[in-house]
Amino acid sequence: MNWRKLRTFLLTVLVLCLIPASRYYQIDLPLLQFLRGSRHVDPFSLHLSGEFVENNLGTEQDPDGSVTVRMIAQQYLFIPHCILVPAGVPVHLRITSADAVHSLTINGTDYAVKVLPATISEAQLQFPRPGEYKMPCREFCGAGHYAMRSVLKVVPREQFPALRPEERGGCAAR
Ligand SMILES: [Cu+2]
Repeated sequence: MNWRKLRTFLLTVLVLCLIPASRYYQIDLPLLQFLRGSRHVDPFSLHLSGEFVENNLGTEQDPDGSVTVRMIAQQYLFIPHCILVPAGVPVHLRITSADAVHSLTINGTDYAVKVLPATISEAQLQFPRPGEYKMPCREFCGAGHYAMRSVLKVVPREQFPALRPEERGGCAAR
């Protein structure tokens, strides 16, 4: 066995490993997010940048006629407090938590979505008829847990596209 060659080889490997290991902080954020997976989200900057900034929350009409609903769960409320969706179309829910583990449930349905910090939970929902549903949190998340609930209003399908974006965002104005 040629020990000199082996030593040179091992030293080269060590140096090659040290270069990226000492520069990990230079890996840029998009690459880091890619490595962690697209469902990762920073719970401390939800309100500052990215998908879950305030004016991006609520219901958005997708080109294919379905809708996407984005929400944040935090102690002790869901944001937005009220969600408006059309009846009879697929609803893509995307929700994340700013703090503890929560569970968004919709009374009168079997839907239950576990909501974790640093992760985007996704669910496909659909509501056949117009109506109003309470959406309580079913995961004990602290002292105010029992008051943690939002409202879901399902409006007739043909009524929804006529609404202005700010009307879709919440039901307060209605
Ligand atoms: Cu909760």
